[in-house]
Amino acid sequence: MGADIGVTGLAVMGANLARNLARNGYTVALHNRTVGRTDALINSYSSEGEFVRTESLSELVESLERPRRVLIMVKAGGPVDAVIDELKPLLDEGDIVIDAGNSYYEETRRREAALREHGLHFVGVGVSGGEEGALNGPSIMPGGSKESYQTLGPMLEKIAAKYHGEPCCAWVGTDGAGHFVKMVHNGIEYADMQVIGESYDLMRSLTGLEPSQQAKVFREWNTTDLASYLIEITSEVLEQEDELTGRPLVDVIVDAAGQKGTGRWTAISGMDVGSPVTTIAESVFARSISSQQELRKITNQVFPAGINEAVSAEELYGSGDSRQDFVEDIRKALYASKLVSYAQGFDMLTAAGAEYGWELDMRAIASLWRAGCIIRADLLDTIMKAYEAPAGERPANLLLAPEFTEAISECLPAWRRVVAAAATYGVPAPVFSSSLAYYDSLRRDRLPAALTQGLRDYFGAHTYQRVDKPGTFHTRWSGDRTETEA
Ligand code: NBP
Repeated sequence: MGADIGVTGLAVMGANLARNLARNGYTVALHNRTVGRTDALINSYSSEGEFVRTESLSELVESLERPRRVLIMVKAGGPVDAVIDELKPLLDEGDIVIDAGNSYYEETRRREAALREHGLHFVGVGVSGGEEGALNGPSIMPGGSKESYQTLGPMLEKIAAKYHGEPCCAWVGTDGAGHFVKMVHNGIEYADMQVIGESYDLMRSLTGLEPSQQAKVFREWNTTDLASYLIEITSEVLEQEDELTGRPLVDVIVDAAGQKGTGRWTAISGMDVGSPVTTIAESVFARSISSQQELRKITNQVFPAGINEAVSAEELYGSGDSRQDFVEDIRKALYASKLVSYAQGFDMLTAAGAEYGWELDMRAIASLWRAGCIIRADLLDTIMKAYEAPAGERPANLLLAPEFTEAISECLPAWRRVVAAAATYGVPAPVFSSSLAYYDSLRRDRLPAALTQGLRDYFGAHTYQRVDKPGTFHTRWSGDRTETEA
């Protein structure tokens, strides 16, 4: 009997997925470009299950049961193509090549089409949960052909995270759909973290709550409708003391947020499919501006910010209200902004489904994110309910789901107060503000886009449409200013 699956690329993610597969009873053939990694895994973990050591891709392929399943977990980009090029001549029709790394979905679409021509299945799989998830149960978002899921699916479902016994793994759609859904997950993750950061900053700057005090606030918030993994770990990070200085760790960490690119991809892809993912894009820009350390230093000298002392509650609210009220306002602004980021993420999935011909099941996608992944949150249960309505009655945007309309209305006054306070006192809250602007834009009956169209027609004869009759029109701006039908 050959091995059930081969894994090539045994850095942290590949090694942990291979161990997860072996722990679940599968015989796993191992390969890595540098053999040392293969040996290290076998030396340390051979007791966890059945591993087959191989030194080359041909040896890996030979060791596998048919149809062969080869899981690639190498660095995204060129290395994936390099491995595919080497694998292709070694495989037979019906074999399945799986890319479980963070590949860009357009590349997955290209690779899938190319391998399909050779009779091979190419499955782009989104995997979320970091190294811990890969080992103990990630959230898994497979794309590729439905046929390949019949043989591959049961394996992936077995190693996936479980939410009340239900695997966080389901086929999401053809070709690049799996990587697209994972990319949107990451975009939402960016926004989730940014709104948490803005909440922390506003609380610190305007109420004077120290990180250890805020740890308690976030712990309490984790018992509300904000309950989620990221809120939970925020309290742990905020209460951490630096061993060296005894100061809060968050005060000695350089305030420049890193990024590996998936948030940027989400923002760009949102624009590509015509979906305004403003909250997600703003979160990516917030990281970019945080990284402009030198420029921020110079600007701070020219325009000092200097919010060092807590603003009094009276200043924020007039007399009579307490600091506690502002903290509760921030909680509501955080919840509303988070809702907007999910609404935008699902809106983008809807647009992409139409663009690429994917029949994305939004309820199923929400269910995949309930365990194993970074954005796991109680909110996802409510999102699932929102998409349970029969086809035709599902909300055009999550903000319109009955489950959320009331919540948004309830949060709105607080949300506006927080954005106003941020602007008044000069605390940057780009995602709180842009989420509110998204909400306000969607509900406006008329937007100033009418004027934009007029301007475009003036300088570029780009034409416009009228609200009162069909057709396309142009005004002779440089002539007698009469209107013509284009
Ligand atoms: P890395 O992204 O650091 O890649 C290292 C692996 O790629 C090693 O096995 C290396 O082999 C192999 N490799 C490279 Br680099 N170039 C190669 C080539 N030309 N041919 C063959 N192999 C090559 O590994 P990772 O951090 O485990 O991440 C793997 C994938 O998972 C990435 O796409 C990453 O973005 C994604 N990821 C996901 C999460 C998550 O939460 N889902 C977290 C972290 C990473 P060598 O040992 O011989 O150098």
